[in-house]
Amino acid sequence: MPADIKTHYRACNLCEAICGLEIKTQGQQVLSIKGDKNDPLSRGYICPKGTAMEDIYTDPDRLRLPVKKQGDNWVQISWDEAYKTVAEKLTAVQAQHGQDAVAFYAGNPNVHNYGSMTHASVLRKAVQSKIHFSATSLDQLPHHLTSYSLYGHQSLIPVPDIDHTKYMLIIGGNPLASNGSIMTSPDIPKRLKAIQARGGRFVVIDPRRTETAEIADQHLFIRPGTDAYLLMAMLNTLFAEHLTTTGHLTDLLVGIDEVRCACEPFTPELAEQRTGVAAEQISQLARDMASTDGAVCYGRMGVSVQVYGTLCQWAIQMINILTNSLDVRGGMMASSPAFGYIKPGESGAGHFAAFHSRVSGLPEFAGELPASVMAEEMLTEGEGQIRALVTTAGNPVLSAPNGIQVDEALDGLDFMVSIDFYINETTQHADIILPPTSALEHDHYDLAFHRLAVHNTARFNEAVFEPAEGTKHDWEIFNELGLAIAAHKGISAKPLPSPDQLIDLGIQRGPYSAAAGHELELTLNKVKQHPHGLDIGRLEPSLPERLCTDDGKITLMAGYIEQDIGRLAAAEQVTAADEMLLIGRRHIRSNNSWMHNSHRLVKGNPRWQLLMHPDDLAKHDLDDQSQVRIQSRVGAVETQVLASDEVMPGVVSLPHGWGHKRDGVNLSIAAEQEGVSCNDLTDNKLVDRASGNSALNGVPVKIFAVRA
Ligand SMILES: Nc1nc2c(c(=O)[nH]1)N[C@H]1C(S)=C(S)[C@@H](COP(=O)(O)OP(=O)(O)OC[C@H]3O[C@@H](n4cnc5c(=O)[nH]c(N)nc54)[C@H](O)[C@@H]3O)O[C@H]1N2
Ligand SMILES: Nc1nc2c(c(=O)[nH]1)N[C@H]1C(S)=C(S)[C@@H](COP(=O)(O)OP(=O)(O)OC[C@H]3O[C@@H](n4cnc5c(=O)[nH]c(N)nc54)[C@H](O)[C@@H]3O)O[C@H]1N2
Ligand code: SF4
Ligand SMILES: [Mo]
Repeated sequence: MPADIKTHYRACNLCEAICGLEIKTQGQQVLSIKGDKNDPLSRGYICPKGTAMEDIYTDPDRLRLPVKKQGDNWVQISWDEAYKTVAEKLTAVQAQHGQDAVAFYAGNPNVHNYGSMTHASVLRKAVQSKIHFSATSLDQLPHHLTSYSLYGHQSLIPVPDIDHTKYMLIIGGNPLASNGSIMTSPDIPKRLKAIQARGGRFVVIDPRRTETAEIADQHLFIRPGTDAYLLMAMLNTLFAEHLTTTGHLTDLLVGIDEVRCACEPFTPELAEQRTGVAAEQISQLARDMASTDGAVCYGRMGVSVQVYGTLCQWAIQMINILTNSLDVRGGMMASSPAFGYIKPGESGAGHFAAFHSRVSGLPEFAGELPASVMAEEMLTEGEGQIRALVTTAGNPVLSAPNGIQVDEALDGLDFMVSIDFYINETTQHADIILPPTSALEHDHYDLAFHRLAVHNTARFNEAVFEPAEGTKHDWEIFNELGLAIAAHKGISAKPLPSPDQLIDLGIQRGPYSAAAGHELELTLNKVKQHPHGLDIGRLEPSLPERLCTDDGKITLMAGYIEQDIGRLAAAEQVTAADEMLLIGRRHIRSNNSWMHNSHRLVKGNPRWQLLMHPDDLAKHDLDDQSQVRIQSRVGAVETQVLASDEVMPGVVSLPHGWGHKRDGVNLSIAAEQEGVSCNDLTDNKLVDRASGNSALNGVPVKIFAVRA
């Protein structure tokens, strides 16, 4: 091997699987990216996006230095000028319209970037607005709210013990495409097959016969948005057939009788009518959960991001609790990370409904309002109207419901600044863009996803490349912009030390530290000695010790759940005869809205089309591969339809994150791709009423032929 060829180890931070990568470089060039066989969590697994880390690094469209908008052009400016302008403009908006006239939108990659996690607070403190939005409320908010009310902390979220389970019920998740979510579980194909190899089974409930469903022992089609009936009917069966067992949690549980009463009306027969799943099969799912030692019920996007998202997540917890599947081997357990270990007294537990949004009155959670109300808060005039926006690593024009309205709202702002390295559908509305370094140019420790991992590890990796000259990391931008704004306002502010120092402090206070009396006496330096990742062991039961509730108990029922159960009981099947229900779709070579500028990922068969069952095509007098118009309450788009019996009749599937062919977007490869934005159809008024989370799945639409 020539002397200048170097081998680096780095965890991939594109998705929740946090796979270890082995990266060979020569000078500034990537020679190869492979899975790191010695990573104790990912064990050599890699997906096609991992190799595309190179494309982000080399992408000529990626911004390296700040730019400001001048007419229709972008001109490069210095960091100092950029910070100064942002400080002046945001302060001026606040002076004229009040503190809360400036809002924040934080996108998904923030949680994959430890410097953003640790340092965003410096900027937020300087801006002093209470109006925050994020991708959380397009995604996993129901999980946080459920953990907050049952276990006392929004981040004490139990995950499937997939490596030991004997029966896994997957509802509304497609880990073969997503690589697992709220379940950091790299190498998912092998982990699922291992369930079968040890004599276990896994079952998928999904309106589409997904990649995961294909390899499952059983797949049941379900009508989108109706899962709450199925889950409540499973609980009904558990009580009716006296199958509940609660093991070591028995003395902690408050209100089992209330749960029993609440699910009484939801018989398997009612659930069959609503869901399309046979009553007997629903009862059998409950029996299988109850009779298997080490069973787990797990639900993701399909059941979180729909109208009963919170009720579904609550019912899933109930099923696990009442079949003795919570906090047991093979069931659901909380991870025990080296950093960010949740135990009583830990900060950030959350709060709910401390205030409500101005226009629609939706509740805050943990200081954030639902993203679905962001545009209306900008467009609706009056006291408290949002006039300026800071986006960090987010693309709400493509990712939030009613994207056309978001687009219009951003266009009307007095000022917008984006911390992002692409000029895309959202950031094109900014006045100034502050680009951070790309992933391979900064060090990395995964803050969010070790906390949700199915096996406990810790991994720190140095940057692969020196950052390009004059560039800044996300955390440096947060520090410096925060300070510039504070200085302009004349308030005091302190920069935070680099993220690795903060992580070290956290690890030294964590469960594997000398302070905790642990034999590992873990520090960041010790973690660094294991560039492939340090194995700290399998998941272990940890309740009641880690329960964060005030009374140390698990109170099963909550007011907002009771209300939602009432809503479910009263709901009628409302879809009109000519309506179909729209669901999303993820693909292993795509990542939300922002990885379509990589040729290696977008090449091959296009994957942005609408899928529709052949029977529905015939009913609509449509041909396979013809052009169709999809119409929802909020908008219409035209795209190509593909015949597919993967989707059940009555359902159509369109992936989100496409629709880059528009003026102002500076993504040369992405902008060549066909496809429309699914969120030009999703409805900002369709929300999970309990939490305010968006309902991006199960959106009523009508389909029409487009005649040439
Ligand atoms: N219809 C429908 N809509 C959905 C979903 C769905 O299933 N269906 N899924 C929802 C879900 S789960 C999510 S998480 C959201 C995602 O929603 P968003 O987070 O709003 O959107 P992303 O597409 O992830 O856009 C990420 C942005 O971050 C930038 N970026 C990437 N890395 C970095 C970095 O290191 N630093 C900075 N500063 N910027 C970076 C990219 O350039 C891009 O602009 O979409 C939601 N929208
Ligand atoms: N390749 C790739 N990986 C990703 C991402 C990506 O964009 N691409 N995004 C990442 C992000 S941000 C997230 S949050 C995770 C998401 O991870 P997952 O939740 O595993 O991913 P999805 O593919 O959205 O799975 C949702 C499933 O729910 C089904 N579904 C839709 N509506 C319903 C319903 O009403 N009921 C039921 N039971 N099922 C329904 C859909 O058909 C789909 O199969 O993936 C992450 N990983
Ligand atoms: S599954 Fe792919 S995108 Fe996700 S962490 Fe692993 S290599 Fe990266
Ligand atoms: Mo997500």
